[in-house]
Amino acid sequence: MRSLWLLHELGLEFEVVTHTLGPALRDPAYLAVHPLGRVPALIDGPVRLFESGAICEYLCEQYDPGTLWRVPGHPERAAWLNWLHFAETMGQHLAALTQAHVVIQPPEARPQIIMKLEAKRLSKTLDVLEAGLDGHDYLLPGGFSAVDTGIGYSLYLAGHFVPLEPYPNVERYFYRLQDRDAWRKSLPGPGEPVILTRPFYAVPEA
Ligand SMILES: N[C@@H](CCC(=O)N[C@@H](CS)C(=O)NCC(=O)O)C(=O)O
Repeated sequence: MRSLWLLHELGLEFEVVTHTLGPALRDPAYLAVHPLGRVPALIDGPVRLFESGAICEYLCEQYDPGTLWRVPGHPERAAWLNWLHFAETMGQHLAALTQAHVVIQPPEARPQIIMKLEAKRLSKTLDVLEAGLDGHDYLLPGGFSAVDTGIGYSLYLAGHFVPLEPYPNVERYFYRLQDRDAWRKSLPGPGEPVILTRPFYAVPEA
C-alpha cells in the first residue's frame, strides 16, 4: 500500500497486479519477480525491485523533480534517508505482530510473549516519531515527502496494535496524511481483502 500511495502521489500511470497472500505468492512466475515471494515488487521496463524502501527511493529519483525526495547535498537529505529506512524498522515489528495475532494458526498457538514484546518495541518507535514531529506538520520541516508515505502506512497498521492516543503529534500527523487524495486512492476498496480485519488487536489473557 505504501508503494501504491507513492505512485498516486507521483501521478504516474501504472498497472497493479494483485496476489493473494499464501502459497500463490510462491508461484514460479512470481518468484521470478520477487525471489522470496512477497509483496510489493515493482517492474519498470528492465528494472525489477522487491524492497519497498528501494522502490520508494527509485520512484522518487526516476520520476520526481525533487519535491517528494531530497537530492544528495540537500540539507534534509540525511533526515530523509533516516525516515525512509525507519519505516522498515517499524515494518519488522508490524510483521511480527501480524504473525502473532493473525497468521499463526491455531489461535491457541499464538505467542503472547511476542505480542507483548513487539507491541512494546513498536511503542518505542512511536516515541521516536512523537519527538521527530515536534514543531512541524510532516517528518521533514520542509514539508510532505515520500518518507511520509512509508511512515504513514506503518502508522495505519500500528494503530491496530498500539493505541495512538498517547502520541498527540503522531495522531495529528496521521489525520493530516489521511486527508490526502493519494492516500484515499491507495486504500483497499469495498470487498477487497485485508489482513487486519479488527480495529484493534489486544493481547489476549493467557
Ligand atoms: N522488507 C520488505 C518486506 C516485504 C514483506 O515481508 N511483505 C509481506 C507483506 S507486508 C509479505 O509479502 N508477506 C507474505 C509472506 O511472507 O508470505 C519490504 O518492505 O518490501
